[in-house]
Amino acid sequence: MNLTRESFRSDILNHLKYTVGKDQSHASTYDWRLALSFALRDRIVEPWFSSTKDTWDHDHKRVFYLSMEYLIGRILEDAAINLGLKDIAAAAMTDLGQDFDVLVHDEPDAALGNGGLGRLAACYMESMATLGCPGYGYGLRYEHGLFRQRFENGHQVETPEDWLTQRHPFEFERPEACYTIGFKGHVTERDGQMVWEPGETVLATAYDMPVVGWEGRWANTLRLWGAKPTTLFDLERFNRGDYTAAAAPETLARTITRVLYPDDTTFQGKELRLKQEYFMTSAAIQDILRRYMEVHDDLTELDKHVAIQMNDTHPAIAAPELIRLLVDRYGMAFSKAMDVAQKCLGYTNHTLLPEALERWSTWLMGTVLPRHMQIIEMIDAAHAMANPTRSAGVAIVRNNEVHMGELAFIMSHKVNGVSALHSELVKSQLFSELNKLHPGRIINVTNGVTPRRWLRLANPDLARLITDTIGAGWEDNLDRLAELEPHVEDSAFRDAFMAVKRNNKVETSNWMKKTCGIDVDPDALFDVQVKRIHEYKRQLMNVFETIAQWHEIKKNPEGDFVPRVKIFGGKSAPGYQVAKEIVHLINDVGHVVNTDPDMRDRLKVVYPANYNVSMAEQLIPAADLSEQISTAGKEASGTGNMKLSLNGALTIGTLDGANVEIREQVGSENFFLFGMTADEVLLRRKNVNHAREAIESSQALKDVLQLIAEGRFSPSEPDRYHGLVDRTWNSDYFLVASDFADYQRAQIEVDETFRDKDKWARMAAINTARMGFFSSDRSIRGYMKEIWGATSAL
Ligand code: F58
Repeated sequence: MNLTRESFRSDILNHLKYTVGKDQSHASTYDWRLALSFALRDRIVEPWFSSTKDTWDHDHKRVFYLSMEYLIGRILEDAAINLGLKDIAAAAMTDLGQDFDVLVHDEPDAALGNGGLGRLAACYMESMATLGCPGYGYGLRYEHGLFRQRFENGHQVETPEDWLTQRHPFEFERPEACYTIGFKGHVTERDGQMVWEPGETVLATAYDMPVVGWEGRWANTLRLWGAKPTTLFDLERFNRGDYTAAAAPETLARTITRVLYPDDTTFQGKELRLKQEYFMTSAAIQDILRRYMEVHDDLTELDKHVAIQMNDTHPAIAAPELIRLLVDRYGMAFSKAMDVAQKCLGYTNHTLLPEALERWSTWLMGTVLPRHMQIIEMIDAAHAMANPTRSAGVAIVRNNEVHMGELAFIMSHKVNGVSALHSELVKSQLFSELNKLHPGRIINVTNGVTPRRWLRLANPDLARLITDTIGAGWEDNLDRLAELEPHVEDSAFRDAFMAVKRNNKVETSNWMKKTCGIDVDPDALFDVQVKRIHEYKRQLMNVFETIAQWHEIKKNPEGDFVPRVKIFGGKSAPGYQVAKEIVHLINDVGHVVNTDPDMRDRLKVVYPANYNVSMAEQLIPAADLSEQISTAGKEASGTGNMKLSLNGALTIGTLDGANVEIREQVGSENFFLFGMTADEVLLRRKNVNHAREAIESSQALKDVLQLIAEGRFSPSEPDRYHGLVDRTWNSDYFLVASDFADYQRAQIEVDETFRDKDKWARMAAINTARMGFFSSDRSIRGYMKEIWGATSAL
């Protein structure tokens, strides 16, 4: 890319003047950031156009990734790095009297997702672009992404997030790409054809974001749909002064893309959520068919050119929608349409939690999408007919509900889990009968993370050390990290590795002081648990251990303890009371611990509010210890576990999700394992007294529960946690008590290892060196080969 600091500087100035409309003397940080973003965007347009042209010219098979969530984070720096322009951009800004880092941090996170599932979609988009996999992401352009979290007296308080109140410099509005989406109404038969006359319609219009891969070799499109009213506002009513009624179509449209649903605890059928899912999916399928028909005419060949991936069941209505369009619009026979759809579709499952699996009442589905309800029943009947041995338990429609998991499974040619263990459990537990009927359909593609964002961008010093040690080019060939391994024997390398870690810890200590007002010792062990707050992720067990440690220090104030900073980050779903109580407890314990003079620097609790992608980029490079402590069998994969280990944190974890494979890769001697296996968990629950027995046999845990029950962390309201303590004694479904003693044992091992600085340094460096497998490039290659039948255009 022939670009100099001088020419880039003049690009920025041009944008400041002509696109932002500001002169230099009046420009704010925001104005400068926009000007810089536009100048960078210009550089993406070239690879973007050439990629699009290449795809058309060669008629490459295209992959369409359908997801209700994309947890993108900030875009500016990521784009600059992938274009190889970060240094030039920073220098140009310096010339202009601006600090590049300040501009980078001025950008709000695009938080169009809840957690791992949404972040995975963002990593996968980036890897598809890096690998030159011709692809499109489809999603929704939520006006408000995930809520912003604040703490008030330790309680989580949610406020709307408003990333779109500012200009979004990386999107292109495409008013010409526009589709009508129908809801409700009725279906009639005309000349043997079924005709759906919707009762409500909304327009989907496209907003495109280019996604540029490593070194700008390829760029794909993330197309987010916004909603517009189909009828302009009612002028007649407006003139009569009936302003509210006049604006009704607009209100209806706006509600559809207003908010991201933040509920990942239990499935709750909500009409608006179903409408959102259908809105996104129908717009995507119509767009896919429009593209196809521009150059092809035989829709029976669709699967040769098109692969559609459903990110969980949220877009599973894609199957009946595609069939509907093939049959009702293009006149294909139903059975052929079903066959074509199934060859195009793939389904990724991200959860085994039965309460999180989507089900819609047949009444709601029949009301909102009457034609789709008919088609779903036809799919179900066709599947039953083709599989006469199938039991009623795997019907899509049963107990007056439409089961989206079964629909997605039956209508996909491949179903994948997200880690080796999870995929086995999908086979043996979730879809055991369907797996027997369709052997080979369930496969595994272990998740991955993009090393461009999660190492190069988030941890620039470590990235530099790696490049200095093994040479350039590991960013898109992460297996090369293995070349670090011989250097781990070299004490100079280990020192350099740990110096990077220490710098990151110093920097993060300063950040914590600024954001939370807490002083921490950068030489303490930074113990990090960052993820959504959920019972199965067992932040509660971590808090219990924190209390036990506090208690130990209280009992022996002169003892020799390894100093620790317990760092938590994460949001609870707004309606998930039990998780909110855990948030409150973390804050309450933090308050007591951090103000206790006996602790000195030996224990601190830091819980910065509003964990998001940018905060992850701050915390992960500074972590010594990664907490991956879910009840075995519950965490489908985890991806934070990968980011932390890649950045040289050691894992304390259970044999759950991708932890199993991380441990295989880094070696059992470089991983702090504890806890029951998934099989042992099932057995343990059969003992109705599991919690009570575990508590009775651990004095430490008994003390912890006693301290909480006495109100030691909630003196103004001593009975605040009686419910929590009671549930731990008497139900404890996620087996916090049963795993506690072994967790404590592993934590002691962590402390002992941390005392031996050299041993720790070796283990940390080996973690980084052996994490190459977890690049999302490897995952995407797996999808391309095993599911999509797609090849790289590069
Ligand atoms: C996550 N799921 C899994 N769901 O929990 C995690 O183990 C896995 O690594 C990750 O997917 C990627 O495969 C997840 O994040 C959600 O946030 C949903 C949002 C919408 C409602 C249902 C859950």
